Amino acid sequence: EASVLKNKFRGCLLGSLIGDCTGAPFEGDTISHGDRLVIQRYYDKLEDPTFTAPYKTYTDDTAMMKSVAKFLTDKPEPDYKFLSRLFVNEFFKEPRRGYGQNVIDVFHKLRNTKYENVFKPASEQFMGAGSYGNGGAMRVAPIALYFHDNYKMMLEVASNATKLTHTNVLGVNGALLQAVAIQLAVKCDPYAKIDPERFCIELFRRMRKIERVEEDVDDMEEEDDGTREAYQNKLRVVENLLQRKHDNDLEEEVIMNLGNGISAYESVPTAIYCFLRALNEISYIQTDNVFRRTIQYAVSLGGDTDTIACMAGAIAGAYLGENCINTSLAKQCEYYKEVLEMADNLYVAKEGPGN
Ligand code: R7I
Ligand code: MG
Ligand code: MG
Ligand code: MG
Repeated sequence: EASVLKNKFRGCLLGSLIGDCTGAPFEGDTISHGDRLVIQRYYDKLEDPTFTAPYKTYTDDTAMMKSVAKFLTDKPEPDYKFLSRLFVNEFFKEPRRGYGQNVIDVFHKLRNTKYENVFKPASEQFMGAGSYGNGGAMRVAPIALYFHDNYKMMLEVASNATKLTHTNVLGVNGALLQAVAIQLAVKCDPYAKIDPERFCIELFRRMRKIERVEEDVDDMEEEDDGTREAYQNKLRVVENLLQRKHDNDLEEEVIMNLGNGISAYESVPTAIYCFLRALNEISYIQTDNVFRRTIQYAVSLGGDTDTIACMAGAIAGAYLGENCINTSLAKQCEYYKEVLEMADNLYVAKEGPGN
């Protein structure tokens, strides 16, 4: 039904924003058991309609997502030169949004070369290896939504949009995994419970295909440096962790085995785990709301909190829709109204003005 889908578009982009804005104050932190209570109170306050405070500001995650949404709504065909200009202009307008250092270098190169070949600067980074940061994954949500019914195009556009800044196969496939997870969440009935293990197995099935394509293109079946089945292996870890008993050491294992870092490899599977884990109760998180539990759990892992909460929030929001997100919480975030407009524009660009 049309209104359900529209609600999912809004939920996904709003979920991404809330994860970014509320996770950002904790970015880079190590979270102790005691800090979990601080985080519980932090979200209690943010959900309190009488609580007044300055906006929680968004970071590069949302700044770049804005450009991706505009790229989809403003032009009928994917125009990557247009997208790279949007990224660069947005950065120079507000450079202090917490961008990665490598990506800043790429923006300078793009501008200095007058966008002659928009894929070249990124491909030259890290001595030709390209960045494996999570920057491609953190901004991919609008692409997953827009192409939710065209899987092939979704993968193609997500891949190219990522390659403007991240060309390492781990950076690209991390963005594809995040897109696939969102697309799968869009397809899920928000009123039916998701089976976490089945969701995970479905992701695994799709990553097997995606990681095989890379293999054929690069003709590297003999020389496996551990990146060939990287995300398939991570998804196996996710599945195992989901079956584990929730004891005191579980979060340490999550951080150790899935990661909480700024590489796509150490954050995208973690975000997916956060979403799937938070479908059920978590002992030290007091809320009945699955969306809140997802981002609060993501932040409680520490590390790249804005980005992991942003990605987990996008998946949860795509599953549940905007009406499952606490309005007071949303209103604490800078740009929340604009993000909802952005979601509506994306929906209209996709489904037509009659919807
Ligand atoms: O991936 P990117 O856009 O960064 C996103 C992260 C998110 O957490 C945001 O919230 C923001 O805080 O930054 O930016 P990049 O600069 O491409 O990658 C981020 C960092 O990862 C780089 O600055 C490097 O420190 C590291 N990195 C690498 N290090 C060594 N070798 C990325 N790729 C490599 C690599 O190949
Ligand atoms: Mg950020
Ligand atoms: Mg940062
Ligand atoms: Mg971050």
